[in-house]
Amino acid sequence: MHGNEKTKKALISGITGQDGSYLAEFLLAKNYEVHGIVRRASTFNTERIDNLYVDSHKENAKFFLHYGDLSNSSNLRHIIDKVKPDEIYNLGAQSHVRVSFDQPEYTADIVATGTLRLLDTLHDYIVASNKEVKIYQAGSSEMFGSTPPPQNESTPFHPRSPYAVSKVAAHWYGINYREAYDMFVCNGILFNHESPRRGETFVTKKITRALGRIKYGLQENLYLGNIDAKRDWGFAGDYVEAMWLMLQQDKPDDYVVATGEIHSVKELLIEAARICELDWEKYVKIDSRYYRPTEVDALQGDATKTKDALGWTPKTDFKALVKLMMEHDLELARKEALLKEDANEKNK
Ligand code: NAP
Ligand code: G4F
Repeated sequence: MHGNEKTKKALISGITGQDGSYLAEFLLAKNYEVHGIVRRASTFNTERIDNLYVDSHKENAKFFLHYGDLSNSSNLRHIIDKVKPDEIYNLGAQSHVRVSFDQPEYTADIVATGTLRLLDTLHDYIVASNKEVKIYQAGSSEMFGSTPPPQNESTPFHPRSPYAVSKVAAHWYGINYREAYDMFVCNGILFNHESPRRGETFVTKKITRALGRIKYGLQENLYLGNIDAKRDWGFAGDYVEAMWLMLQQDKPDDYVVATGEIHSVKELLIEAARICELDWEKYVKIDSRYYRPTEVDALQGDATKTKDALGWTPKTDFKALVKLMMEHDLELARKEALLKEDANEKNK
C-alpha cells in the first residue's frame, strides 16, 4: 500500500463461521481493518477467529467485533454508522439445508429478510453519508436445486429447500437494490466449499471427523443419508479470494465460484477411508433421518465467467481437499485418544 492510501474497512456478518474466519484472515493480510458481527451466545462461539484477536485498546489493533444479529435492523444501522465500512460481506446465515426444513420460518427471516434488512439499512446509510459502500452477498449453488448440471450464471434457479428459496430471495433483493438505487451489490453463487474448519454436521466434515475417530477406536459407526448425491467441492480458503475480487471490479455483477469437478458423497467416503486405511463398508450405516424431503441430486459449477473476468481459479482439487481435511481430523482424533488414555490412567 502507498503511504497516502487510507486503510480500507471491511464489515463481515457471519465472521465466526467457516468462511468468515478465512475471509477475515485474508483481509487482514491485505492490511484491511476488519470488523465482524457476532451473536451473543451463552458459550464462546469465536473459536475460529480467536487467533486473530488483538486487544482493541492497542494502537495497532485492526480486528474488532460487534454484537449484532441479522434479525435486528436498528442494531445493523448502529454498527454501520459506527464502523463506516468501505466493503460489507454478508455471510451470516442459518446455513444448514436439512435444518431449514425443521426451521423454515427462522431460516427465511435470517437468510432472506436478514439480507433485505442489511441492504435497506445500507441504502439509508449511503443516502445519509454520500459514501460508496460495496456489498457482497453470499449466494449458493443450492439455488440451482433440481436444474441439471453444469450450472452457470445464466442457469435458471429451481430451489429445493427453505434455505435455497431464501437464498434465491436474497439474490434477487441484491439485484433489485443494484438496479433501483445503483448500489454496488455483488452476488457470489458459491458451490460447496469445505475445510478443516467446516461445521461438524456438513457431510464432508462429518465423514472425516467420524473416520478419524473410528481409526482411533473412539467411535463405532458413521450414520449417513443419501450417499449418491453429487457435489462440486472446493476449499473455503480459495473461495474467499473470489468474494474479495468481486468487490474490486469497476462494476458490480454476479459470479459462479466452483471447481468444475463433480463427485458423489460415496466417492468422498471412499477417498477419505483410503487415506486412513479403513474399510468404510464395515462402519457406515444409512439412516433415513438424514434424508431431505426434497434433495438436490447434482451440482457442478461452470466458473468460466469468474475465471475470465476476475482471473480467479481454485488452487485445491477434490483429492487435495479430502487429504487436507482427513489428515487434520486424524490428528485431532489422535490427540483425543491420548487425552482419554491419560484420563483413564489417572482414574485407575
Ligand atoms: P457457517 O459456518 O454456518 O457460518 C454462518 C455464520 O452466520 C456464523 O458466523 C453464524 O454465527 C452466523 N449467523 C447465523 N445466524 C445469524 C444471525 N441471525 N445473525 C447474524 N449472524 C448469524 O457458514 P459458512 O459455510 O461459513 O457460509 C458462509 C455463508 O455462505 C452463508 O451465508 C452460507 O449460507 C453461504 N454459503 C456457504 C457455502 C459453503 O459451502 N460453505 C456455499 C454457498 C453459500 P454463529 O457462529 O453464532 O452460529
Ligand atoms: O454437506 P451438506 O449438508 O451440504 P449441502 O446441503 O450441499 O449445503 C451446503 O452447501 C451449499 C452450497 O451448495 C450451501 F449453500 C449450504 O449452506 C451448505 O454449506 O450435504 C451435501 C450432500 C447432500 O446431498 C446431503 O443429502 O450430502 C448428503 N448427505 C448424505 N448424508 C448428508 C448426509 N448431508 C449431511 N449434512 N449429513 C449427512 O449425514
